[in-house]
Amino acid sequence: MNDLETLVKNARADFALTKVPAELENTKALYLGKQGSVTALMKNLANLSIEDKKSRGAAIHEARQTIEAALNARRQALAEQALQRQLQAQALDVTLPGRKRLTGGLHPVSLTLERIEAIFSSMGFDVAEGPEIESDWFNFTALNTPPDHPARSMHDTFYVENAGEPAVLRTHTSPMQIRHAVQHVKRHRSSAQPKNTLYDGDMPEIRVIAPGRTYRVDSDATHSPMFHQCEGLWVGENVSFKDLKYVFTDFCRTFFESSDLVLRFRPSFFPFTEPSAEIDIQFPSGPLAGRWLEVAGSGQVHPNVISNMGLNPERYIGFAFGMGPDRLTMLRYGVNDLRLFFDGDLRFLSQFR
Ligand code: 2NL
Repeated sequence: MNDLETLVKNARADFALTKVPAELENTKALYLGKQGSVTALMKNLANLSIEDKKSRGAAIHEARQTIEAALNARRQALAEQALQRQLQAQALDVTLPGRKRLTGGLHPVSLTLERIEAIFSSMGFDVAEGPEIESDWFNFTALNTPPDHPARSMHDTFYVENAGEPAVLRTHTSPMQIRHAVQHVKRHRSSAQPKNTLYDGDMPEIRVIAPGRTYRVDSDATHSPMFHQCEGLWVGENVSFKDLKYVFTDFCRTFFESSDLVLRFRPSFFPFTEPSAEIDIQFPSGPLAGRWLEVAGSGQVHPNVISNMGLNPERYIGFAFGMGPDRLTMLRYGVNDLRLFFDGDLRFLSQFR
């Protein structure tokens, strides 16, 4: 093997050892650069005869071309390798399962409120929503609650100021029903009737429920200072306790999807109704079967409360009830701690999506 063949062989071997383009370009300089081996060989030509210059020059030129071809081949190989590495690093595994986007959902108590609203709407009830900061009149006085009633104590009710006026955080949603009834009477009052008297002319019936947030000074495993309430009111000329029993039985059976659920009306007392009854339900089967569970308070609307709606209690009568959607939600889903509803823990809440 002559010196040129050895040179070409070494160049090929050195090129093959390079791993990245920059390394290859450095190695190229050792052969083809200004200080490189091939350039040095050309400089040596000066010492040869004309004949030898021609043949030696041609041989060096050929070696140089072979080295350049080897260099280009290696350049391409390294570029190809780099491309393959990049493709591999950026590869997509199309067989991987997709990433799920979390979906939101309604709070379990909101689901209950929507359910209650749908059922009573189907029975012809309006849905009335209104202020959570109430006047003493709408929250207590209009509802026949005497000044010395324990519910009016600072220990039971949050007293606040509203635009400089004394006010309360509503302790039930009945004040909204009074507001609704007063508006209803104003709207339908015929001009034939003298103003500033209790109305006893004709009027469509008042049928309304009032769902929403309510507040009491109370906090333990079964009481939260903010809780939900839904009240119902039906006032007309011939609305009696039997209508209350029918409406509430139908509601409970629809709400709990249990057509043989039984109800019990147990005598009780509320300032705003007379007579009054607690409503208990009993499931015929399932985990709660056989136990009486209290779900609502109810009664015939007190004549003083009918008067405070602007109606003559000699003509208009009706019934009202109040229930706790938080408790209804616990019974429907088997939740045993009220505080779970207000902690905002997604492990709990996501079960209702
Ligand atoms: C309970 C008791 C009750 C009412 C609420 C009511 C509303 C008006 C007039 C008369 Cl506008 N009464 N509401 C009546 C009886 C009981 O709720 O234990 N609720 C959870």
